[in-house]
Amino acid sequence: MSQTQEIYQAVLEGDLELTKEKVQAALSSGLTASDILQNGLIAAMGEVGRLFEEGDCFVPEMLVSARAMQAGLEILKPLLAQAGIEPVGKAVVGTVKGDLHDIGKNLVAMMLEGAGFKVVDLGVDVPAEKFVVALQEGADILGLSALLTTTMPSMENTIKAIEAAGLRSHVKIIIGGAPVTAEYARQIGADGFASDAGQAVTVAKSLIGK
Ligand code: B1M
Repeated sequence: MSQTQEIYQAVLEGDLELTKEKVQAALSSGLTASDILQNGLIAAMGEVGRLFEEGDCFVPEMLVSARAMQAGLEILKPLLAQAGIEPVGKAVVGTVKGDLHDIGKNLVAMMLEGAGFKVVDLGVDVPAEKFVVALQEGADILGLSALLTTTMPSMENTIKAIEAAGLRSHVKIIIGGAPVTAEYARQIGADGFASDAGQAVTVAKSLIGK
């Protein structure tokens, strides 16, 4: 098994310590950060996303894989910055105002990061104005999460605030969360809906033509 395959396997199995060990070993033996990222970490998270969509892996497995991937990514980040590797795109994510649920949103952020996006995570209970300020810095994707039927209207308010700030045409907006539907996304003028974190990556990439 090659070293990138070993990293791929460690992430797939959600083994955080083994992932870190294998990433360090691969760097020591001269593999580039880019090779490790693309063929080890990102490839593994792509497979996790595929397994999840097909019902062959579940949220707990996906979380442990995402954490292993993030641990590997932390080792590579300074090297990737030095090498000047361009991210696939920039994504701002957050759970909308009034809503404190963040497990699904964190999963979406990790999967986007695993797919090569630079991710700015604004956290939970994020007011519309804070999303607007973040988008003024420029972003390709905005990901809004809501877990409560009572906070879904905060998604619409956020989109309206982005329109009012003149930023709507500069960003593609994806929404998701347990009570959210594709129909609701259309209704409030979002560009896309994803029912899970793997799908969020697929939708984000397709919206920016990647
Ligand atoms: Co809350 N809660 N909760 N809760 N909670 C739910 C959502 C609820 C369905 C439970 C229930 O009653 N059966 C219910 C909502 C009912 C409704 O509105 N329809 C509920 C309620 C009522 C509440 C409180 C109001 C309870 C109270 O205080 N009376 C309160 C609200 C607090 C607030 O937000 N203001 C509350 C509080 C909490 C905790 C703090 C205790 C905790 C959150 C901890 C945390 O997130 N750090 C909590 C939890 C854990 C849950 C349940 C049990 C689990 C949610 C979760 O993390 N799921 C939940 C019941 C349930 O969903 N079965 C429930 C795992 C996670 C991976 O899935 O978040 O769906 P999920 O994310 C998925 C997809 O939805 C999607 O991808 C993810 C991965 O596949 N996705 C996106 C999510 N965001 C996306 C964004 C995208 C794309 C996809 O694009 C950007």
